[in-house]
Amino acid sequence: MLQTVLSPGAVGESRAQAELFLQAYRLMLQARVLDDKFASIYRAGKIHGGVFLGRGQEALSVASGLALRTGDIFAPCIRDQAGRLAFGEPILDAVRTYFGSTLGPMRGRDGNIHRGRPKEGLLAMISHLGAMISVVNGMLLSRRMQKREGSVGLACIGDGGMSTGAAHEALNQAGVEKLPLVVVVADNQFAYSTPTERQFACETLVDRADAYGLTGHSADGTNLEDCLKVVGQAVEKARAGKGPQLVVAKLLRLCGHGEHDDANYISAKLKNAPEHRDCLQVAEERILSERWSTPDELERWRKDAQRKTDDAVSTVQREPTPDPFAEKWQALATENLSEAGETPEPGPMDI
Ligand SMILES: Cc1ncc(C[n+]2csc(CCOP(=O)(O)OP(=O)(O)O)c2C)c(N)n1
Repeated sequence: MLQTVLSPGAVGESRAQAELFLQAYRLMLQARVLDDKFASIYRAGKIHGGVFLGRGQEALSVASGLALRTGDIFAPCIRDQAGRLAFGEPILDAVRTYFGSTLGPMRGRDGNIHRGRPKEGLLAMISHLGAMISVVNGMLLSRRMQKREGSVGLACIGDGGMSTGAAHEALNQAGVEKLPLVVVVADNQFAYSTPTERQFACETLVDRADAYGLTGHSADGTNLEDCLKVVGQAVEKARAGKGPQLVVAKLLRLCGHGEHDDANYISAKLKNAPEHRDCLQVAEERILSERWSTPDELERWRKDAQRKTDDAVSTVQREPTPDPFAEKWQALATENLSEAGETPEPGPMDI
């Protein structure tokens, strides 16, 4: 439970909103601290492969994870550590995957952010570039055929991912089938290093919603309150049978595409523009100005996030990694990772 110091004036609905805000802030903070840790471990040469961070995108991401409930489907992308935590992914899953621990959800066979818990509705990402929307569509269609309706599927994507054929096909299908799908676009103004004016000719990606038969929503990705409100409303609409929803949030990625990328194509002028503030800092300022908490408490939360991160890393550093000579390799598409049913012990590949 959150230990919060809400101002005496915060009652009823406004109190619930303040508590949601604080819960979201703590998850964003945990994600940022964890991301910073991954960056420093990567720089020390102890993570093999890429490290992909969500700095600057935590408000939108956390709003996506928090808007969903048990039984829903969540397809995060590479910048969604905050959303993953909000949806219930343990910190250990992230650390174990980056370190290749056999105790991790992917049993040490994936290096970074393609992890998931499909039985719990948290999909393992295939690709950052549009592939996940049709996977969510397929799951929603299958639930419809099985008369298991009532759940929502939410897929995260970037502005660059929205230019792929896979994304176009999936958005079209969602519109035609009127699926309870929410697509959340983090328009961070660069597709890797390609600026948005080289990605799309419409003014904003929300303009596409009508063409596909989706309902469009815009959000300020630097403003946690706005993200919680807009994504929350989109999820409610999808759940209420109002068809697929497209949320587009403008923000700036405060890091490279991955830690191997120094993002020198993002100018200092752009980074320092008022509308590109750090969403975590903006949320913190809001908490203090509303007196929903105190600087001392925020500091305690930061230390708590740091302690949880350090504990997870020191635990995982003692765990085994796969032995390629002893491993019984299996393709991912097996009953072990299917949505329902018991998890059998891993066996030899069945070919
Ligand atoms: C088929 C394919 N082409 C290229 C890449 C490399 N790649 C990965 S993400 C990406 C750009 C994604 O842009 P966007 O969706 O805007 O996300 P961002 O990284 O900017 O947050 C590229 C070019 C890839 N993974 N797969």
